[in-house]
Amino acid sequence: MQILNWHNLTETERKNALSRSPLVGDESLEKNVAVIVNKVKTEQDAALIAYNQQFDGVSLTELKLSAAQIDAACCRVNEDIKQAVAQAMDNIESFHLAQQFEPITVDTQVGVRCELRSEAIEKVGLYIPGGTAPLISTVMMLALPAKIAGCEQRILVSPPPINDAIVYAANACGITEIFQVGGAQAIAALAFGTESVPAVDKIFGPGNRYVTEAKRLVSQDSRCVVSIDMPAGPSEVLLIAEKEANPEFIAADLLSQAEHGPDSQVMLVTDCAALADDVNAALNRQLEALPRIDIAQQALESSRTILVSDMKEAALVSNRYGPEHLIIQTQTPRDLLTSIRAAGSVFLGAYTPESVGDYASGTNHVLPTYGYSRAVSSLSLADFSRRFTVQELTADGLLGLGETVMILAAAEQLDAHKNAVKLRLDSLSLQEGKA
Ligand code: HSO
Ligand code: ZN
Repeated sequence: MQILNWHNLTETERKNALSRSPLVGDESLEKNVAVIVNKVKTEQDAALIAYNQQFDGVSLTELKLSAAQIDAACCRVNEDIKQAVAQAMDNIESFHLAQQFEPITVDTQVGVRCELRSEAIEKVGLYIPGGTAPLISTVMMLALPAKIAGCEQRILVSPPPINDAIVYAANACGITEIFQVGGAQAIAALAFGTESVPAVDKIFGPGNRYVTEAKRLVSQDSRCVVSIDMPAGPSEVLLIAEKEANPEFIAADLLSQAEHGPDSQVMLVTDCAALADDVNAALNRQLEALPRIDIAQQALESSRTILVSDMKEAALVSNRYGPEHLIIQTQTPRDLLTSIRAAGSVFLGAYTPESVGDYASGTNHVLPTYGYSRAVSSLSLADFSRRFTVQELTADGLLGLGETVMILAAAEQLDAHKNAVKLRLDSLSLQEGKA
């Protein structure tokens, strides 16, 4: 990885050092995805079946897996995977169960009660990518919170031929509706609904640039009302290390993120030049043994090591970058935590590789990328529900608040608003007069 000294960089060079590759959102992508979305909207299942053939080379007449197909897929999954899924599920379940919302009730003044309540989103669509890395872990990260939150209809889609372990994990997490359809066409199906795929209220999950673009398009399409989990960009990690850190551990963590895709980015921020060199040597050694060497190598080309003067400055650099994953390998990593302003998920200490959060510690691995961690939260139980407010006033409450509302309504020149209060206050003073 290229090594840069933060203190020798101009402001523009610092900006470049922390830049990501531009998000691929070119016009032709938008046009191609819009064509797919529109075709699914009009031709429904027929379009999905044709796209399965065209893009995935799979011809299916039934998109939905039958109970027998689910059982058969589950039988083909080996015991080790089943046990690993069980332990990961336990931890993810524990951590998300603890996130349950407690309603809030506040009497803001006498007779004026305000409440904040939460209800599950009724229908959710969960997208699981297929391809070279079938993300079993993502099934758990989406399906478990959806179930715990109480989402009634949970639809899972994944490109054909669907991976057996994906089906197993989905089934273990309580999903009964699984459809073999992927790409932009799957997102369109979830947004508009087809003869077989139900339309949903919110779509979750990572995907390639077609999937990401389709999520963006349908979330802005006036022909449907569907929201999405979060904006998505390539995966990334930033690792802060002091000189005592183990270069082999560091290299392994950086490569675990680099192997996701050629556009993944990994950053090392350290105050020790010798450690930076040792990490580069370890990277070269470890890279050789990886089956996904080509992907990881490409990711490393746009990755950097940044030399800083101390850990305080390391935190500043990290905050400016706003990584999806932040690993802190210092003697007392928790000390730095209060200085961290922007990161999707933080991994403290030498024995907390990012992989544990990706799979099984219990935290969610759907996280904001591309610097969005400054404002967007990691996926949590709250994303599967909607919050809404309730208010209730007694007659005394309205007597105490009405005048204020009428003055503000008059100032906004909205007389109907004022009248809605005035009528009631008048009727109350009439009753008062009669009494
Ligand atoms: N690091 C990925 C999640 C993942 N890793 C799934 C392995 N499987 C995105 O944060
Ligand atoms: Zn990962």
